[in-house]
Amino acid sequence: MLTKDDFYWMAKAIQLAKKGLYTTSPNPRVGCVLVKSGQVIGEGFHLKAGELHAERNAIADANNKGHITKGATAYVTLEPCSHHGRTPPCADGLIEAGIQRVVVGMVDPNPQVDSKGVAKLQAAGIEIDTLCLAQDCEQLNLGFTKRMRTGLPYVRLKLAASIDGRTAMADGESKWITGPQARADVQHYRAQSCAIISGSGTVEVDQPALNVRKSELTSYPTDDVRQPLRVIIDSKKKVSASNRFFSHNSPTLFVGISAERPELPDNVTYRQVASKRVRGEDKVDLTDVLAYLATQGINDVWVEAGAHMAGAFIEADLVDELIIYQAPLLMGEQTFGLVNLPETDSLALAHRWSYQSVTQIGEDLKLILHKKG
Ligand code: AOF
Ligand code: ZN
Repeated sequence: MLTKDDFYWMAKAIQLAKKGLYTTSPNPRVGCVLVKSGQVIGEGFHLKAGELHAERNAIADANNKGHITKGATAYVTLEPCSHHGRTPPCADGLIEAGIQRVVVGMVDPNPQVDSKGVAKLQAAGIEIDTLCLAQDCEQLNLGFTKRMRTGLPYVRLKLAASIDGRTAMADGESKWITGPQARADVQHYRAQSCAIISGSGTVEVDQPALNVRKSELTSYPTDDVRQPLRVIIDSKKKVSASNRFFSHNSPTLFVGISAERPELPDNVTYRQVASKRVRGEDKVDLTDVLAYLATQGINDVWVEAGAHMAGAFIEADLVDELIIYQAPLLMGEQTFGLVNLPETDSLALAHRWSYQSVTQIGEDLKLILHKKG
């Protein structure tokens, strides 16, 4: 039975898990608090794949502080693991530490664990309560959970527009539609994503860096910034090697339908992916790209592209979340629209979304929407 105190301590464990927001992938973000006689005796979170998990960090913290872990309750945002991965099973660590009760936020959707951690603890006589603040724990790991359950990453599509839904002037001028706070918010999303997807047309025209700048983020937990993989969908737009995009040292992958590698700098990887016929043209099959990225441990994807690619992701029904920064401008007709979708004469065919949140960010609005239905 869960008590009010249990929710309080789990909320603390969730705060700890958030410290891994930018760094844990391909692993999930996990936090753990050890409590004995109403006092915290140890805290831990998972920082990086290959390093210790939250539970073992919390046990080490308690030991370092001279506390006896025997008889304590462990609050863990994700079910303790039961398998030997890069690190030994946390369930064994908790059993060895003499933990009496474990309160679990959510079951680990990793098929290697999937309730086996809970079963192991129960078999050792440890009292278990599950699904404590489960929804909040799921929010920590939307990408990891979706990848484990479906073999696809969680996709956020970023758009920036004026009130009249325009994104660029007729000559392509699009910089500085939104203000500095919105752009800093984009940095925060890029940093927590494993991959940033854009198109070769955008790279050619805008020469974007598509990287993470630590100076624009608050409380980054490590000295080195984990740069997300830049994934460029190659629509045979020739990107010149002198493009500023290539001067940033982020890992970069071009994907296209051609078997032949386009001319690209040596440190850029190229991969041929499946094609899909869209209105008489062979295009990159975006589902194939995402499925491939999932096999590479990519949990969260951030799409920052032009109206055509944004439309293609929406049309293929691959977007989990829309993030729209809306600037207080009216730009008029002679401009580019927000997303390019095939024309339809029926409202019934419109793509419907629901608002999850609307906030003001600097001078702009930030709208978060989820697919309806
Ligand atoms: C936990 N606590 O803090 C995390 C868990 O290769 P490894 O050893 O790092 O194992 C990775 C898997 O362990 C990952 O896919 C997920 O199922 C689980 N992550 N489990 O008990 C943690 N990060
Ligand atoms: Zn573990």
